[in-house]
Formats: sequence, C-alpha cells, structure tokens
Amino acid sequence: MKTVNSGIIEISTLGDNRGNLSVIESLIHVPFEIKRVFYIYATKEGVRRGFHAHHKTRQALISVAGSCKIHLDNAIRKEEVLLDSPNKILILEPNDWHEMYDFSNDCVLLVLASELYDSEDYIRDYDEFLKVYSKSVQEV
Ligand code: T46
Repeated sequence: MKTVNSGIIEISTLGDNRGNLSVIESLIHVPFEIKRVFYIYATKEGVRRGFHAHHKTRQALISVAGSCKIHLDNAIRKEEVLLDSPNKILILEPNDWHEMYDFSNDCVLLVLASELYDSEDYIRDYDEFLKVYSKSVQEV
C-alpha cells in the first residue's frame, strides 16, 4: 500500500494465473474501523450526487468496476480525483465536501464507512459547511 497524494491510497493486487484479488482490512488498508458498506451502481448518465460533507463519518471510496470522478473541497482546497482502478482507494475525511460525477455505465462505487448511517451526520448546505469547517481550519 502506498500513499499517492493527500486522499488516494493504492493497494497492491494479489494476482496469479487465475486473475486478481485485492484486499481491504479495517485499520490496515483504511485508517478506520469499517462499520458500514454500501455501493452505488447503475447511475444514470449525467447524474451528479453527493453534495455534502459529514460531521463524523470517514469513508473510503473504491471504483471496483468502471470509473467516476470526485470533486473534493475541504474549505481551503478544491480538487478533482479520478477513480478508475479497483486498486485506488480515496479516503474522505468528514470535512471533505464531495460530489461524484462522470460515472461510466459499468461503474460500481464501493464505499466503506467508519460509522453507521445517521442522517444527522450530513452537512448538506454548502454555507453551513463553510461555517463549520472554515472556522475549525482557522483554529488549527
Ligand atoms: C457519501 C457518498 C459517497 C441509507 O438509508 N443508508 C445509508 O447507509 C446510505 C449511504 C444512504 N441511505 C439512504 C439515504 C437516501 O435516502 O439512501 C438514499 C441515498 O443516499 P444519498 O442521497 O445520501 O446518496 P449520495 O450518493 O448523495 O451519498 C452517498 C452517502 O450517503 C454519503 O455518505 O458520502 O455516497
């Protein structure tokens, strides 16, 4: 496993003549205990989803098939990330406002989360996001 940039981790492929196998273990390949798994697939053309940050939840995103792009904004820096390999894991911290887009027809976006689902953990208003996280960044 190696860190490519701030949010992307690359995991190694355990391949042999039968094909490939990749493994993600809690607290080893992702820096948190995995409490929830969900996946997004059959996304319609042109759809953009996400549009939120979190209070507590940390997540790991893996495009296990196909590809998609992620717009990230941590209240200081904006970045676009392409997930186009099952060996790339994008770690999202709670303060990463994120939007997912440009899904290929075959994209299966697997998400590992550090918390159980709680709608109260979402910050869906961008101005509120800036209030919460611009402030905490200045205080660091
Ligand atoms: C995130 C990005 C990457 C549940 O009931 N339980 C769950 O665990 C999840 C993830 C969703 N839901 C319900 C809530 C909504 O009624 O499923 C519906 C769709 O969820 P949402 O509109 O939040 O989907 P996205 O793609 O905007 O965001 C999801 C995750 O919710 C979010 O945590 O970071 O994927």
